[in-house]
Amino acid sequence: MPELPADLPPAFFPPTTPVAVSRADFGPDFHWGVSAAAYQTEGAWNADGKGPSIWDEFVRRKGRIPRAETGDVACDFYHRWPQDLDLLKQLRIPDFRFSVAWPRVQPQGTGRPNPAGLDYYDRLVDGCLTRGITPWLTLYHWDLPAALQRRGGWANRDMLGWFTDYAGHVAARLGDRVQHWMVLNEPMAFVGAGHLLGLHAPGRRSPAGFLAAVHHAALAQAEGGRALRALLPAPARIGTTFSCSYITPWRPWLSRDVRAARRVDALLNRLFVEPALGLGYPVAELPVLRWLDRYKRAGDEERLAFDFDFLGIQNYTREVVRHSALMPALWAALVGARRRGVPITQLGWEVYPESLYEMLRQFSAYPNAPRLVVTENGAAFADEPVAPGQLTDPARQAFLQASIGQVLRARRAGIAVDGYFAWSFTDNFEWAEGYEPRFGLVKVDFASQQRTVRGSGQWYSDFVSGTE
Ligand code: IFM
Repeated sequence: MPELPADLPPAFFPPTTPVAVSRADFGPDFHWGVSAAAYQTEGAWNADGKGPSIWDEFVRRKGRIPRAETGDVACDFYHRWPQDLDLLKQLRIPDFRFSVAWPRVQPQGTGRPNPAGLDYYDRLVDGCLTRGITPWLTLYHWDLPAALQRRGGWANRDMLGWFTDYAGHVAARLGDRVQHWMVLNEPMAFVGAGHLLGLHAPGRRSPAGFLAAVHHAALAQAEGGRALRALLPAPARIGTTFSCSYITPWRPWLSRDVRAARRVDALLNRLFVEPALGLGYPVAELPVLRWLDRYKRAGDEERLAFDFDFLGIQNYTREVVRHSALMPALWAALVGARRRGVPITQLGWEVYPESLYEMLRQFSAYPNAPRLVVTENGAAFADEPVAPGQLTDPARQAFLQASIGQVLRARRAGIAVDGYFAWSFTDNFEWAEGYEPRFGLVKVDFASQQRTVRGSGQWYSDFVSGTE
């Protein structure tokens, strides 16, 4: 078969098959929530004894973030959480996923905890519970204490001790009230973008630093799980989360594209989950991972594994991959959604909700896979005002609806997935992209801090409360 021309019509990839959904299809025990993260929402970057994080420093480096935006104030959630939780309650969304900022708890990353930092999370957890909202806590969503970066950060194996010590402080303080825990948020994203591509904090572009950080993050994922299990009372559930995208070869009839797609799948989707499941790194598909051996010590293969109670699946799009001679070690390149002429979000990511189904299928196919929870899923779209004072976001609503349909499809196929969290509750600081991409079910006017529930937020509220 000849190679296809570059300007393929969108129809080349089949369009989304909608699956009709209603809340009742999921049963009463399914968890419905929204997700958020400390650096993206809290602001108060130096309040009450908090130390600087690698993101506080990275955003201050010239040219790193559009319009020189920072998370210094963000959604000011640190001060406005009572009103935001009131809104969540009003929207009848029962579960809330947030992260703890390590530098609030340990300003220098090690040593005695900062009482004001732990007090804040204490109030936040109580604030959830008194409103009937179930808190889901992530220990690490990318805001490493800057002091630890100066000691090598994730590239330093001492990270294992620093991280488990931090996990212990958080578990000791909040473990009596928080039942759902996640160790890391998307290790491939923070290690890849932070240590190989230099796009995220700490802004490194070092293959050796990347490999060291991979191994230490994979170990910390499991060691963090063990530290939590040792401290948390039953019935705590311990999970960790993974970024993942369904990988399709650009020209499926070309074996070099198929092999390239397998390598990218190993890197983006398999690198962190397989060691956690006791399967080791996916070296057979991505031989360059042999270099990880340099950082391994005796007993590490066993230490990489941990029996998580659930895996968090975080999916936004899919990737189409072709062979490329220009990318050493990976020998692959992404074929961008714009080039493919398919529908895209504000970030240029393809709108392809089936990717979520495919990822649930792929992660559930491991023989010892625990239950799955979709801990993030969503889409950035710019607002289109229709009438003064009114906001509608049909594209976001359609995306959420179609994605939830794919979760139902997975459940009907027998896949054990028992939660869905939309990213994100409110608009927030989208890392290297600043404030422009809008992911929120709730719009934030960052000048006035005013919140406005979008059409998608109202729809999600009606859906999860069964009144839709
Ligand atoms: O905003 C991020 C989040 O912090 C991690 N997962 C992907 C989201 C959208 O890019």
